[in-house]
Amino acid sequence: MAVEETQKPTPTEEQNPSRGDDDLEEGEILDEGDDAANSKAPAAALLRNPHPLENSWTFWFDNPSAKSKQATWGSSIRSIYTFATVEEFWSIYNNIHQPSKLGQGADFYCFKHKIEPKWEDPICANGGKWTIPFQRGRSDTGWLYTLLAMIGEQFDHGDEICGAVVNVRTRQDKISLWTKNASNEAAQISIGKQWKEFLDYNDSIGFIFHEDAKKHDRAAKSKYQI
Ligand code: MGP
Repeated sequence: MAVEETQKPTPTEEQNPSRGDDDLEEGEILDEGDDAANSKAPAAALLRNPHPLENSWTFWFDNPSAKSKQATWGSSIRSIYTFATVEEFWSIYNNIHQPSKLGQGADFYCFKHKIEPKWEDPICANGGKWTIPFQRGRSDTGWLYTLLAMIGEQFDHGDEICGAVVNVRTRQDKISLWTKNASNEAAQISIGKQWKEFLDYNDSIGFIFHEDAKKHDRAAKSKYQI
C-alpha cells in the first residue's frame, strides 16, 4: 500500500506557527510558552552536557546455561557495558532486564571499571562482601537502590567499594556488596550500616571474607554482623 505524502511544516512553523524568530524586534525574547519544543529543550541540554560520575563502572553478566557448561568458575562471565555518566547509566539501565526478569542461576554485576568481579582480582583479593537476601523476584528495587548509592558515591567509605552483584537462585535472590579491605572493620561496618539504611533493610546481615569463602566454600562464616 502506498503511503500518502503530506506536506510537513518546517520545524520552526511547527513550533510556533504564528510567529518565527525573524519577526522579533531587536532584543526581544521569543516567549515559547509551554509548547512541545520548549519542553524538549531541557532533555536536549542534558544530552549535550552529560553529568560525569566520579568513577566509571562496568556491568557484567554470567548466563546460567553458559555457567553450567564451564570448566572453571568465572570463565563465562562477560562484561557488557561500561558507563561514566548519569545519562549513560540510565540509558543502559532502562534497556536491560531487572533481576526479576533474569533466568534462575544468573549473576549480574556492576563493578568499578577495571575491577573484575572475582576473588582473584588483585583489588578484590583481600576483600569480602555483605549480602542481603530477597524473596525470589523481589530484588529489583534493592538492586536499583544499591546501584544508585554506589555510582552516586553515597557511602562514606566509597573508595572501599569494588562493586555489587545480584545472584538469582531457585529459592531466593541475593545482592552482595563487595569491598576491598576486609580487615578494615570500621570501614566495613560503616558501609554495611549505610547500605541497610539506603535499602531500608532492618534484619541482620553478615560480612564474609573472600579468604574464608575460598577456604570453606559455602561453610564460610560471617566475620562481622550488623
Ligand atoms: P556463588 O554463586 O557466589 O554462591 O558461588 P551461591 O549462589 O551460594 O552458589 P550457587 O552454587 O547457587 O551459584 C558459588 C561457588 O562458585 C562458590 O562456592 C565457589 O566455588 C565459586 N565462586 C564464586 N565466586 C564469587 C568465585 C570467585 O570469585 N572465584 C572463584 N574461583 N570461584 C568462585
